[in-house]
Amino acid sequence: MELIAFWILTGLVVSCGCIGNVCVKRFVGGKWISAGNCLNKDPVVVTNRLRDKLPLFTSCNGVRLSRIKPEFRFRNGGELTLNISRVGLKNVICDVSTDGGNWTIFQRRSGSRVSFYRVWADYVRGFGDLRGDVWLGLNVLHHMTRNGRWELRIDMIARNGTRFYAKYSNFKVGSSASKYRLTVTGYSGNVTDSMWRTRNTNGHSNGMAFTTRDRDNDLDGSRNCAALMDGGWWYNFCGYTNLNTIPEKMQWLDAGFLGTIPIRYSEMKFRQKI
Ligand SMILES: [Ca+2]
Repeated sequence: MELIAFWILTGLVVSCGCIGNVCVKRFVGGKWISAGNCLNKDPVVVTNRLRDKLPLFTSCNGVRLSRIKPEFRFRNGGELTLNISRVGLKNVICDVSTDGGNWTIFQRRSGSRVSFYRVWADYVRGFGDLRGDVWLGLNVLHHMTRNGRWELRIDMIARNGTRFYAKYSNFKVGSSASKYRLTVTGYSGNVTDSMWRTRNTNGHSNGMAFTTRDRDNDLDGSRNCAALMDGGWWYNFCGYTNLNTIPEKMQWLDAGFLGTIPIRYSEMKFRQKI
């Protein structure tokens, strides 16, 4: 500690940089410390040894806008680097304002620039652009929700401009061995429960494995629901809801269970229940 204090006092910084919200300084002698006011923005490589020393978050819980660098703030949140157990460093977007904040966004769909008609490996790893349309990845979803209690929120804008949300008080994504099986129960919101208790039991997503166009894990024995509906999802037989399809087909079950609401924008997010 005395040595680090000495270098700080003498200002012998030899390297400095930021990854997401995390800034580090390297001092003469190879010592690294975290820092919030790096003068240079040169990228640095965060090693395993250094990772333990960084003030990284493990989820968006407790993150306020003031903790996120201004250049990473946009819309209702900002980009943050998480240190996720068994995953490592992962950049995410936190929604810090909706319904009390603390949400990690794992899906955003607003247009056709990013294709969601992807294979299994892509959905596991994640794809897209954090600042645009994005899928964070099933692997991250599993490892973040495997311990503790989590809830899910889905914000949507219908084609006619109406805003809806669906919230589930219990959310978990299983392991790769379970084919990333979804647990989603406890609906509340101002639309319809389209994932847990639908009128038609063939329609819900609770308890379903994930299906992509190259991995058919749905309950429809004759078709691949992801190929039929143009995107990966927790399909049943196949289901009412599809927020990962092509933009023209995005839909959510309507309030009367009589049809579907065309959706033009969706944001799926989750947070730890305290
Ligand atoms: Ca099938």
